[in-house]
Amino acid sequence: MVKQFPEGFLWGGATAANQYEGAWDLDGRGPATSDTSRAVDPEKRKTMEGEFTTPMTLEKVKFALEDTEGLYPKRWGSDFYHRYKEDIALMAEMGFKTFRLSIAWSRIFPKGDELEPNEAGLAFYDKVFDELNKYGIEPLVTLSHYEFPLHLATEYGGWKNRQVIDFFVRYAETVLKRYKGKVKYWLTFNEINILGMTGYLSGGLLFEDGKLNLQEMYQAVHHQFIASSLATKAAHAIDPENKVGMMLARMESYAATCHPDDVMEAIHKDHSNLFYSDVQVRGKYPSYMNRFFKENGIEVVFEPGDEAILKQYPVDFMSFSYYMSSVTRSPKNQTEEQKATAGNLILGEANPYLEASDWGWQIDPVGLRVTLNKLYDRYQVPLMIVENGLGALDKVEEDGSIHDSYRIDYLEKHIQQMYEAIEDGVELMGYTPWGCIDLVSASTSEMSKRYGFVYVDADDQGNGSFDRSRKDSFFWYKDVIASNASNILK
Ligand code: BGP
Repeated sequence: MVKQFPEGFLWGGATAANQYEGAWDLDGRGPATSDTSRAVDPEKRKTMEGEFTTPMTLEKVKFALEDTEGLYPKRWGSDFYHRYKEDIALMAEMGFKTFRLSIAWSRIFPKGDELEPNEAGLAFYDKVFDELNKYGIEPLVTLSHYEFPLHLATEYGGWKNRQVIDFFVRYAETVLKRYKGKVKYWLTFNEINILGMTGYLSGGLLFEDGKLNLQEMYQAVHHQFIASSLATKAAHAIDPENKVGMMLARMESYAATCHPDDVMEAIHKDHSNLFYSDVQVRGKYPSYMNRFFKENGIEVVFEPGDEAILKQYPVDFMSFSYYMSSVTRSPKNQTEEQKATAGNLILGEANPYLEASDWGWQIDPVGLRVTLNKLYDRYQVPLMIVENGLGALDKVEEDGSIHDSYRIDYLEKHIQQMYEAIEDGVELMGYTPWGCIDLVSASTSEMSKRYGFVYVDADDQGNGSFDRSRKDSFFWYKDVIASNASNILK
């Protein structure tokens, strides 16, 4: 029997407007939260000490907008705005079946609260979707990915203000109607659980005392839940063919030992992650949150009708990002020597069985199988891995080639575990590794943290030709797609 992925499996790659598109001030696009992301000093790469995880203040926003010396790489990204044809041709050459991208809300509604959309913004995505269609590549569109109209942050307080639900629904309905027949797969909020860590980028939340306010944060998340459900409702009403997914930054965390306190701590950790998918897939708040809210003095305000909205319009499928796993130990059992290690938005203890990337993220392919099984057991809805990959420093050889065997190794091992999970019975729709064409890092705003199959000639300062070239992984991925992975399954 030939081992291979199921027929129709959606192989592809993923990007997001805020890190990839550039052209931050062209054709009527309004300022967005991501435009104020300053590049992190490489010395602080592994400590996550950047603006990504630091609560933002209005003063810092104003400073960034007037600053003429700092580096704000998300403003130029990888210039997909001008190079979309070339990039999509490269994706087609690899055999992509799908391409995940996000629409920049601030391109469609530059301030966020207008009644009429910006036609130039809408026209741009028409061109992109038509180009994808030319090659038979199915777009997978995220409505909100770490980018939020700045005006809604400074004038309305971001998602803590319930009015933002109406603005978002107007934006969602506008693009759902405009791209009807061109786009079928939608994700509402990228890594919706990250609002609890960053707040500002995806939610426009400002905390003037520099401290995260949990009450405001959870109220903002509640508003996003309602907005997501209403967008799902609209998507189904506008085109019954539409499929809407939620998107979680999946954080698989193992108990450090079989000490019952460590095991319980790992359950708490899982709850803090799965709360978001529990609401969006199952359509109601899970009971374990009552205790958390009570103990932290949080009262989420539900308007009449909110419960019914969540119940009536859950998502059709679940998507998630997976880069690494982490280890949890009860505070009672922690010793001084247990060093913290960096990670995808979280800090935790090092796992002695795993190796870490240059950025300290612990590489764990089997963890992906573990997580796929866990999520499918819990939700019984189709799953999609919409981000995975290795952020690494690439070296361009004199002849222009790039030998990224470390990336191939990482991806191959993860794909093999995906196959095992499918054999375990998991319904997996597709796989879109992150940053298929090099782009700016979300957390550190560096260009040198590369994920792509395609190299972009730009450095952290934004110097370079921005020309594209194929890495070794480009040819490798092309063969994987062409053979439905049978070439790497033993
Ligand atoms: C996820 C985000 C992406 C992305 C990725 C890699 O959290 O959804 O936008 O960039 O992580 O992270 P980074 O770019 O910080 O390496």
